[in-house]
Amino acid sequence: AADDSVVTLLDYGAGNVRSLRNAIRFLGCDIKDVQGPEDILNAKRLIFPGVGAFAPAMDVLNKKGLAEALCAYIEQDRPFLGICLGLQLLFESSEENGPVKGLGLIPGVVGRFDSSNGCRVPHIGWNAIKITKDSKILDDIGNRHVYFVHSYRAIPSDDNKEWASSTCNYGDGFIASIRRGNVHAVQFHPEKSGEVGLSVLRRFLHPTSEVTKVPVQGNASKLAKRVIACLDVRANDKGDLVVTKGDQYDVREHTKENEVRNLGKPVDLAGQYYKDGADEVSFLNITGFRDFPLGDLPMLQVLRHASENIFVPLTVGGGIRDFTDGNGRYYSSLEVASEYFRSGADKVSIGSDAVYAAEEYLKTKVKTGKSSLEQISRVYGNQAVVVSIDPRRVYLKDPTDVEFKSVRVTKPGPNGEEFAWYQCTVNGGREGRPIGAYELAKAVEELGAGEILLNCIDCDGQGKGFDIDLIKLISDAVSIPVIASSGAGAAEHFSEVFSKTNASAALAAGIFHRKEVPIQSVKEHLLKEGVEVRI
Ligand code: 1PR
Repeated sequence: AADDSVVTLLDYGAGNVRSLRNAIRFLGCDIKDVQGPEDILNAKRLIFPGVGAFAPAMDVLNKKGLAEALCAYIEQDRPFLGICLGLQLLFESSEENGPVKGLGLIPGVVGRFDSSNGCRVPHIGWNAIKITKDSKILDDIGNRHVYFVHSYRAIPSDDNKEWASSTCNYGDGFIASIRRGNVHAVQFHPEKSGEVGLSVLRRFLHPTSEVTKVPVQGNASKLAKRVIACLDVRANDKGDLVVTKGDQYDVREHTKENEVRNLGKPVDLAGQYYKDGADEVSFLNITGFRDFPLGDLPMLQVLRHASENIFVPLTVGGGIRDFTDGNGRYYSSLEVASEYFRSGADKVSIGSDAVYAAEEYLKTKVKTGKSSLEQISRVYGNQAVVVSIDPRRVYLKDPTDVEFKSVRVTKPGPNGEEFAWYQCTVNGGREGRPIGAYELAKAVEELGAGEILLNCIDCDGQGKGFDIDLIKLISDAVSIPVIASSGAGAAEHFSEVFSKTNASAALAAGIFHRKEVPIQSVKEHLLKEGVEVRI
């Protein structure tokens, strides 16, 4: 019946719910947005994707009279699905900038992951979960991984055991989902968990259309290492947006025409990588430092189209900074990022502007709160902000030659140098700055970055493997996840980076674009080597 295909969505406007909207539409449902409490009370099926921080979310719910309606709806055991913060808000309270009182339907306090036991916070990535009771919508998850991104979690206890329906481990055990009657909530993001996530949503949206199978009992897994496909995007000389790929950041062909190397269309390639099993897809608008991204609407279009059919996390970077256009109109970096989020990005990545912010911070030791990094992570949460570092190796005879952190290199430099430091660059590697990758990484972590995308200009496009010295240095220096990038040329390079460093993910571009090594072979190789991966 037509009525059955309408789902009510409680979106209080705090972040990107576009991916969820896309997933719901992809599954054939129409969305009715909650405007006031009566829309909740009249809903046939309600989805509540919590976004942002706990306290502001509770504030909005209370101010708009939605909290009371939500409690009534849930107490009447009507079809409900909470996602992420939408699960946490059901509990008594949260420690997130608190204690802050929650809706109080489920006994327990939502606390922060403890990073002292070696876990990187936020918890970002894919885990298999352990189903602890019949949970209907999770019936065919089995051992497949789902995507989490959060710094806070609820803990299973005797008091809430009638609710908890699955658990997961990250440092300690936490609640991955709850179910009581028709009320469901999941800590992971079904709209970002690929096929398995879509099946969870489908089971909630179309409960009768699914034959109830015998649930497959899975076990909670370790956090999987992620394999990320990256698309460097820019306009070619004809003005078409293409996926390009550099050699040490030089993206032009060495022919008479000197044209921009063209490896395909961004939306098509991204869609292909999703189907091939990429755990994440990143778009880098590599000329963003000179072309203002809000003027560059094709990039936003790319994102809108890509996010309609890709149900794993999307990251977008390039050109995130304050900007004044030709007409004197000022745009803050937060506006630029917001537009990226509205167009379908789950995370934004900041390059050049984060270098300036880190330099300033190290000089003054003051967090002004005004940098793009600080502003965006304050509004969208640090899990939504990646800092992309573009370092270049500088060999040293003696580590005391520079004030920056250096490493003893595995392979000596051209003149037998045994040390190197990694100099940060801006504007796509065009300008070296007086700051090392180590100093930058530590500074941006303090300023609110949730993740580091660690490139290496020397290795980019070379296919000779990741820069292990660099990745080890950085992944040991910070407690946020580090994505190793640049240089992958074979599946073995991925197992090498995961066995020798603490990288949480590895990203590649060239080998995927040139179809030299499919994503699936990388995953199979990692699995064979005993690395936890999402298959
Ligand atoms: O400075 O905030 O506008 O961001 C610009 C972004 O664009 C940064 O993230 C920067 O890394 C990126 N970028 C700028 N110029 C280039 C270039 O190539 N000329 N690309 C560029 C960065 C590096 C990786 C690449 C890996 C893997 N590309 O993204 O995909 O090195 O490649 P491989 O597997 O083929 O070795 P801002």
